Amino acid sequence: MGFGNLASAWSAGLRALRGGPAASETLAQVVNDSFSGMVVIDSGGIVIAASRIACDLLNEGRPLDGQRAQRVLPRDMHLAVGQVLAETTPATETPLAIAVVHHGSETDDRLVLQFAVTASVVGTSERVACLNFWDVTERRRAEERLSFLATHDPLTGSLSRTGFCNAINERFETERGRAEGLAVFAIDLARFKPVNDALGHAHGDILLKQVVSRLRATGAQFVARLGGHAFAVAHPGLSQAEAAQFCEIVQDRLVAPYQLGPHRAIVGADIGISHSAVSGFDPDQLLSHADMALNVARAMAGKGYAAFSPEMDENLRARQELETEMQQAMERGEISLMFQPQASLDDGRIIGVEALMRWMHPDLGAVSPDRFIPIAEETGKIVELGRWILEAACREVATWPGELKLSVNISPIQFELIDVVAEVKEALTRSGLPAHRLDVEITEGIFVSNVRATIEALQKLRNLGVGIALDDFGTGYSSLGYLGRLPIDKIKIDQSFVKKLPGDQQSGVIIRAVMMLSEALNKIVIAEGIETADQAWMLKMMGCKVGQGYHFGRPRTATEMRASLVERAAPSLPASA
Ligand code: G
Ligand code: G
Ligand code: MN
Repeated sequence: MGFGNLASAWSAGLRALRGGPAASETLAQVVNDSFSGMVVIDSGGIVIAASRIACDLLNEGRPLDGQRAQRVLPRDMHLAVGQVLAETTPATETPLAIAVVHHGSETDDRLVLQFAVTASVVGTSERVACLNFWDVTERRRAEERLSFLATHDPLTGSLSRTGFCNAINERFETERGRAEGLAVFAIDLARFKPVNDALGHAHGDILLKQVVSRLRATGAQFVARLGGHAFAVAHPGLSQAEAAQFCEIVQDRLVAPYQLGPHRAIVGADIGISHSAVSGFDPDQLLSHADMALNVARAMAGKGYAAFSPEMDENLRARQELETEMQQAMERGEISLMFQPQASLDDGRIIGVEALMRWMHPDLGAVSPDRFIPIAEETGKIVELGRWILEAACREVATWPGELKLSVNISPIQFELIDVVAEVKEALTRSGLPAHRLDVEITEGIFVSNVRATIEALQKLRNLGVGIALDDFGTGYSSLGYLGRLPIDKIKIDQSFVKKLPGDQQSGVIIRAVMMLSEALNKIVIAEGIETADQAWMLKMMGCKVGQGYHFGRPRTATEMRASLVERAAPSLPASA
């Protein structure tokens, strides 16, 4: 039954109340039996009738009849009753409102009552107020639980992302609040998964809770768990320099050992900082900037935290733009194939070519592979690009006169994601290029993950007759110790060493050392980035057999390359008439 119906029934009944003892008794019983709380108060503020439920909820079951409303009703109800009685219009009705009755100190000891008051004029002039109410404590509790769940992390009790953003919005609404400034820290626990895996999720949960306690203990104002092992903390009133100091405190506390029941565990913590002075007060923006800084921090060896700077955003935007553009680059035919000659240092003869990718974008112009290969690797696009260049290069070189060798770069990601051996076999079969004319160029990055599988794949390639060249030697980990154990045939000395010849002594020493080592290990050395005759001569004197660089030729298209080979192969032929 709606409140309005009940109220008008009551008003009608009230008129009957004056009608005689029988009617009055009937009505008193109706009121008494009402399943809602109902209290009738006369113009003098005295209760003249009350339902049983009203007595239970407001007076611990004792009768309310004859009591002063002011004494027995919660303040909000009593005020509404007073207001209705003071009005002069014949019938008024207050909007639904909430009154809270506490009968203890705990939040659980409260009653939440929803109520409304209607006025009735009985007989000629007497005005009475009828208070109607319902117990909505349970409903309120459920609503509060839902809202808690929406704004908090159920596991740790810290704020959720929504709660965190709400809290920041609320705190920095006013100009005065803003004057203080705000630093936001995005925190990622490193090596949490092994703890979870080894000790079980229950212990992982304890660790996450302890992380929240530790974060709270730093004095940060808002602490949130954004999901998994990602957390965020907001601290008002810190300058940008102070934010970096605070970051070190947070990090120190988080990396201290955790006691998880009988176990001890240690995790790492990478942190990205954003500050309102740079990013403004929009919580989403602050979090997203802190996240970008976190990515930078993660990639950095060493201190493991970084503060956001606007260039990070620009870099990311440019990267994302390239990423989307790259999706279509192949279909639009923007990726092309170039060949750079490799020459014998003894006589300058061209003995091979390295296949290199080029991306000609209609608006951006030539995009360097140094920029787009890392993105293609991240997105997995390198698989498609790599397959294409391997096929196209083999097919092209197989048609050339002579026995030139072809070198193709294969990214570590290709080894990780696909069966490189099968793809190489297929490219060789389809093109008809003999296996011994193909070299695969790899980088040291290939030996970072899944070393055994990688070495196996390389050995299979060698069994086919394909050569393996280690590219960019000297720029990576370059542990000379492992060189002997790897299935490689050639080492390409990085151009950064060659470039400094002949002036730089140190580069000379390093190149000589690599030459000696390669000789002992029976590997061929290719020097990259030879730009002058002097450099070519020096390298030849050091014992290097093969060179690559602008001195012997820049990367050229297939057509240009083929033309120069035909010219070279038949220099003395008379021109046909
Ligand atoms: O020629 P250039 O500046 O374009 O090459 C830059 C880098 O991109 C070099 O390290 C080269 O090895 C790499 N690169 C060029 N083409 C390919 C390719 O087809 N596959 C892979 N994985 N890397 C390539
Ligand atoms: O990383 P990788 O060595 O595979 O790539 C070779 C890269 O070096 C290509 O981008 C090529 O254009 C570039 N390169 C080749 N020879 C020279 C050179 O003599 N000088 C300079 N500066 N770059 C070169
Ligand atoms: Mn290369």
